[in-house]
Amino acid sequence: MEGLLSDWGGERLLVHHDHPSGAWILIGIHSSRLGPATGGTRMQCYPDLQAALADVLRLSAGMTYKYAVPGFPRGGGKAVIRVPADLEPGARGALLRRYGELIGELGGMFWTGPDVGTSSADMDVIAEAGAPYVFCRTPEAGGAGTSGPLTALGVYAGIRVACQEVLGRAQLDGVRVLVQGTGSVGGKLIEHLREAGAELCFSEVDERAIEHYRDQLGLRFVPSGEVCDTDCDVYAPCALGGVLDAETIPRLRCRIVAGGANNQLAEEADAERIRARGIFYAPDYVVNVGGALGITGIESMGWSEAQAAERVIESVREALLRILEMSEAQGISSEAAARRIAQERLSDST
Ligand code: PPY
Repeated sequence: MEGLLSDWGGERLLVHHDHPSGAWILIGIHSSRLGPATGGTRMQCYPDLQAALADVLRLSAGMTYKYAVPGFPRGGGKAVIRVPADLEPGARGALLRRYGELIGELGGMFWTGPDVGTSSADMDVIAEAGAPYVFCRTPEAGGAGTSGPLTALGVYAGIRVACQEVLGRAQLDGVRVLVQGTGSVGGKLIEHLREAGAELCFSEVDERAIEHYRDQLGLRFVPSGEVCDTDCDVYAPCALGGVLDAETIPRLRCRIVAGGANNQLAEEADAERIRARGIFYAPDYVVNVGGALGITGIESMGWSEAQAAERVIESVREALLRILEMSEAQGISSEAAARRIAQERLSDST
């Protein structure tokens, strides 16, 4: 635990035990250098508190880099709520309300939005006491709604740039893309890719979603265990993190990895491993910035939806081009290049 915390390099960690539900609320304020720490609230079961802690630390640092690369005036933070497996729906609502009170008490030290396990409807509940520090409330409650479509738009823009630069394909027709996960980001990404004429296959664990994409849309289904061995041009991880590691990277049969999931690399060394295989990895926080950037832009900077879409596409495009150039010129991994760009921004600010 001490190692985890000292390697983190963040500013503050708030640990709150919610006695009525037995849940643990961990809020990682990684950096407020560029602006108030901002990041989603992840709510799930973890095998132990240590796993929840490791997740919040890594995710909050990712938010710092996510905002720093495009130079957006927000800092990095994240909340993880470790819930017991048997939490009842009624207890869940009450927990969210108490969590909202905590967000309110922090008075803007941490701003939040949805993440794995929380929705826009949950943001409405958190905002009862946590407003104005809550993004992505439903449109009925005055928010900009879910961040999935803007995230997917940025990932799509990233795939386009990578295909253009790495494969020399300015158009996506016939480009073979494997989308892993068909949730709010993966599902929307599939729509963009279909429209562009990509040759798609998908992986998913939810039976109903499998039926929809395989039987109704006619896409080829790839079972989870075969994702890494599937021959394709682009592999887009849009489900959970940690999919790229010492075991999976040697098996990959793609030219590009670009997807929406956070924390795709299991460990730092995986960035070099993937580069050594001649595969271009579009750093996760660079291409999945769309939701965070677009929604914070709309709700706190007054951007219109069209402006947000434009800024998301442009930011991802510009960052990836620079990363490609830097990693080539300096012989470093794409992840190391992205980190350098982020560090430059963080040390530039006064
Ligand atoms: C992320 O991009 O990982 C997020 O945490 C999403 C998000 C969405 C809206 C506001 C803040 C963070």
